[in-house]
Amino acid sequence: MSSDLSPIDKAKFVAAKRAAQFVEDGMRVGLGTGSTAAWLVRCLGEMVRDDGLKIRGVPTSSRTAQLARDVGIEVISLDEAKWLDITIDGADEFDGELNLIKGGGGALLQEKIVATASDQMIVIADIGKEVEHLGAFPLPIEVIPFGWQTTQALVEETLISMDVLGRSSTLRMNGDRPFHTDEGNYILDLHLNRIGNPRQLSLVVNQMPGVVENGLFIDICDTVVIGYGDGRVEVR
Ligand code: ABF
Repeated sequence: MSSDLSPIDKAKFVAAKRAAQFVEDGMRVGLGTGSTAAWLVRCLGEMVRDDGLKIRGVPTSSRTAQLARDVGIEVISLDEAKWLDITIDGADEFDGELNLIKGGGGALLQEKIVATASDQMIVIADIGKEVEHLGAFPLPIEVIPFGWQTTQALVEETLISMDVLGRSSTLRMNGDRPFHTDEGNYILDLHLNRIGNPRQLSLVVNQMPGVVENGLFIDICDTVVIGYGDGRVEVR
């Protein structure tokens, strides 16, 4: 599966393959979204097919659900699982405290619900996702479609009044048309460059009427499995 991969894909693959070793027979597994998580789903599919691994998968997006079924993983809903033994998912950034920015794939709401309803959450990422301070990646904020432009203005005003949005910060929709999530909500991107206090920012943003959730994952990730382009893997 991994012979002729580019360095970035090899990094993602080796991280996913190492993380798959945390999955045991009988587990209810949260399956993440994105290209790194897709490698995990493929690895687990191979273990189901070749080693008889028995797991039930709870996907965090319709894309992941389809891939999981395609590789032979039994897919159930989060409510059928009730609780998860482990969730393995990608990330856009992770810092030294294993706080994350996620949601670049537009699946942050299901990802955060599933990751929170798990005994353990493992992030798989190439080394390029490691940052000293979160924020270089735009923070996705999920809002309901009703009055989204007003919501955006309210969030902006609130963050400016808190002196969070400096001159170099902007809050804008993805491109020129709203990005629809699986739930039919929209994603706003908050370009801050550097987030000084992720915990405070996450709490403030989520208080705003119209905001459903944001892509800051604080105190949720237990372990990060880091892949390198030369095939090395590091578990922290
Ligand atoms: C999903 O995958 C998102 O939360 C995150 O933004 C994205 C990372 O994608 P990739 O693994 O393709 O870099 O988990």
